[in-house]
Amino acid sequence: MAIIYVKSGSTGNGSAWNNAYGSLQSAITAAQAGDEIWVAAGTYKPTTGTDRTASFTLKNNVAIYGGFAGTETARNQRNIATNATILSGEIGIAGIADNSYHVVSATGTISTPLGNSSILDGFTITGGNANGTTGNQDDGGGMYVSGASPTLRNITFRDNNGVNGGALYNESGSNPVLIDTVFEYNTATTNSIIQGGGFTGATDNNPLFVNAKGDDLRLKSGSPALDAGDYNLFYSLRNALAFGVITFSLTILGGNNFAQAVTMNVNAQSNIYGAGQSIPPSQVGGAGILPPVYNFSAAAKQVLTFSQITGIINYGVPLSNGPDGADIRDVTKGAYFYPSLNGISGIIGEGIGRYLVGVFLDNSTPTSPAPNPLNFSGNYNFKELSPLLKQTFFIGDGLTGTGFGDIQKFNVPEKATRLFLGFFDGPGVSSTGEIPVGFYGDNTGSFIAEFQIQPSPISDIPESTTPIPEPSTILGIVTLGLGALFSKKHKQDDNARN
Ligand SMILES: [Ca+2]
Ligand SMILES: [Ca+2]
Ligand SMILES: [Ca+2]
Repeated sequence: MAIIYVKSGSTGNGSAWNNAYGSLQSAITAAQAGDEIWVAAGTYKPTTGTDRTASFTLKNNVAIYGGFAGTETARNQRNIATNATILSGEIGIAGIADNSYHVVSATGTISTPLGNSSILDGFTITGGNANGTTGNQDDGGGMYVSGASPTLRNITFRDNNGVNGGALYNESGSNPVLIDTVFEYNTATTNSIIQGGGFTGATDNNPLFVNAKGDDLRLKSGSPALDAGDYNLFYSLRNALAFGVITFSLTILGGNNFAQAVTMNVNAQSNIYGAGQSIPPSQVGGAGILPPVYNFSAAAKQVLTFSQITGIINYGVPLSNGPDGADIRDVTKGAYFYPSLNGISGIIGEGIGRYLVGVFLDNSTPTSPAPNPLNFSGNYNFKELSPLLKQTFFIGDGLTGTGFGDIQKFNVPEKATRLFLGFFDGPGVSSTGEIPVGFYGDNTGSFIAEFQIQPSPISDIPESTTPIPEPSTILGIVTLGLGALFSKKHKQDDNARN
């Protein structure tokens, strides 16, 4: 048995740290059964060229260890956390489009399977993109496994993509052993972050996402993942969300409705008066565009919260602002108001303008009369708001402060099925405080809003004293509250809800 050394940038024959191979694949090719390959911190790619089919190929009875500084004399001296050792499929031009189909491959046959003695330990596998159309090129962006059951220990699969098994794909009797292995931020365009293999809690069935390509990972009713998981396999929320299709995480998604986050791009020209209309109402200075809409199912006691709202907009004057708006104070005029129009309420404010607003509608086209405008003068930092249908409401950045504070709760009207996000705009405050509507055409920029509409969780979790989930405390809630969540039999209507 020999130790073969690999260190990024070296040009040796692998006999020692100071004579290390620079190429991991060269070391694997040279390795004999029983050998160990020690790899120093750094980034290693399957090819120095642009061949997408190149892949690090595991071998029977060869153990590959990462996480070395490049001076160690015993394997237990390595420090994986300090010495990040990365197997990267990032080849060609920057970006995932032309990256390796499989960063790592483990393939055997029925007669000569690759077994548990093939070990990969102490690496991050990243940047693979199995988006091909030939053979297995659509399977296993991070790692493709066929007729093989290697041991994967201390591995992080991160930012890999594939059609099937975006991070890890197993077929032909493969049953890898996974120890201390993390899956995070991987994606799959059709089936599964992890596909195949004998994992407890995994499924090969279509998880029935609403729209995986559109990042809408809610489960349709009938999904095999609903209430099918084992929370003992649950390492952390981040992993679970990244897992996506592994059933234990889907149990979280389906049973607790945590992860129904929707991401919406709100262009600065989004005219809130166009909510529910086929074209935005014509205005002086440009009507802008229809506001983006999110469709959902009507239900009692749903809550809208925003996980994150980012971006910068410009209203057509040399002044940019974030979601909470900008100071448009005119001390001579005090509060201002935007009028109601076509059944959509205006808004009353003071001090600031140009902020993100929303409005809930049912399935009908809004018509006059509009509900009374809400007055936010001096009250932009409310904790909870219950807008009516057609009643436009201030959102800003969704926090009680600007960039900090509590997450603001918006109680969804019971009959609402649509949420529109957009803006008010106009040329300026008139002598009466009214801002005539218009001038959307010169607005630039956009906000990215990430939000979720979910059942009011407090009534769903009577055993728990945990407050409403907020992104900053979700991990704590999971740690503290999961037992309560899982000891409670989920109501059927929770599971059926998308
Ligand atoms: Ca690339
Ligand atoms: Ca404007
Ligand atoms: Ca705010």
